[in-house]
This record gives sequence, C-alpha cells and structure tokens, in this order.
Amino acid sequence: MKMPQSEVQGPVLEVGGFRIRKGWLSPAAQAGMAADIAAVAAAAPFFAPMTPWGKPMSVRMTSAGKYGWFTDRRGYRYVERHPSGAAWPAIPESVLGVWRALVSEARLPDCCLVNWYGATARMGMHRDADEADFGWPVLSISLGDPAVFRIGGPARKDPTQTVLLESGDVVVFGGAARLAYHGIDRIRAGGSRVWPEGGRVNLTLRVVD
Ligand code: MD3
Ligand code: FE
Repeated sequence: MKMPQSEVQGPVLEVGGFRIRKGWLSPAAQAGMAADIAAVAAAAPFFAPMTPWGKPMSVRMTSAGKYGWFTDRRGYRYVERHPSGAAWPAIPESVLGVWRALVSEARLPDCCLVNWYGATARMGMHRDADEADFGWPVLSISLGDPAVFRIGGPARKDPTQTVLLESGDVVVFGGAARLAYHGIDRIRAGGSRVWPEGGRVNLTLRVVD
C-alpha cells in the first residue's frame, strides 16, 4: 500500500517525547492491513508466550520479518523461527509503508511483533531493551479495540501518564522515549469492528541488529 503523505492524516500529539499520530490509517487502510496480518497469522499462528518466571502472558503473539520476539524459561530474545520451526513470514508492504513514511526509507525494520489482546489481556510495565541499537525508534500501530496505554520514564519509579490508543493510531517512540517504561493497562472491548472476533492487535516494528 502506498501511504498518503501529510495532508490526510490526523493530529500529531507530542506527549513526553513520543509522537502519536491519531488516525494515521484510514478505515480502508486499517481493513487492508488487518487482512495482511490475518495472512501472517495463518502462516505463523498466534501462540501464548511464557515469561522467564513461568507465568503465561495474557497476550497472544506472533511475528513477521527476519526475527520474531520470543520468550520462554530461557529468557527474552529474538529468534529466526516460529515455534513450529518455520521462518517468519515477510513483513507486509502495507506495514512497511508506515515505517517508510515515518521513520526511514533506507533502513527497514527487522521485526514486526504482532500482539493480540482479548478483552482481559494486558501488558505490565516494561522497557524494550532486547535490541542492539537504541538509536532507531520503535513504531507501534494499533488495530481494533481501544487500549489504555501507560508510559513513564527511563526509571521504573518515574511518574506515568495514560493515553488512549485507538485503531489506526501510529506512535513513534524515539529519543528519550525509546527506553521509557510502558505497558497496556486494559482494553476497551467491543470498541472497534476491525476484527470480526473483536480484540486489539498491536504491531511493533523494530530494528534489531
Ligand atoms: C515505548 N507493546 O510489544 S505498543 C511491546 O500495545 C509493547 O502491544 C504494547 O510494549 C502493545 O513491547 C505497547 C507501544 C510501544 C511499543 C514499543 C515501545 C511503546 C514503546 C518501545 C519503547 C517505548
Ligand atoms: Fe514494549
């Protein structure tokens, strides 16, 4: 998908060093991307990740790209294969178009992590620190039910604030925000019709190597 340039997108919110682009994706673009992600999940099915502490995460996960993010008893890491043993599918062009428009045409992401949140899923406060180079921002795309997103600072004790992430919103986390603590407090189930079965998908694009 060719991304539209500046004129059609919604407002840019700057909160604590990260840029939220509300409604960057039109409803048609969201529907097209959802179909592309459904194809990724057909090739690389969602699985229930296990934390290093033996507690299953409430989100379901899969990935596209050179690497997928993975966790089990051995810890957090990037791996070149789905648990089935197959290579991860390619990152869809519709998704790469957002990265090209907002981050870089020269360097594309190595990983598109696909997180699926049902009505009761959440994600505890954490930092994304498994990558080699924090100079590249992380880009997040929300598709489906709205989520209450919480972000703090570089230390766990730093004050936090919440922002509602809705379907079609795109966030770029660079600079100081790249290593900020963040998490998902809760989902507002039934708040979107992007997925026939409901829920929220978040795509997280990262440079890994
Ligand atoms: C801020 N995912 O997969 S996306 C994750 O909605 C993750 O699934 C959440 O946190 C989700 O690691 C939040 C927003 C996000 C993603 C990456 C970040 C915020 C970030 C990296 C650095 C700082
Ligand atoms: Fe994260």
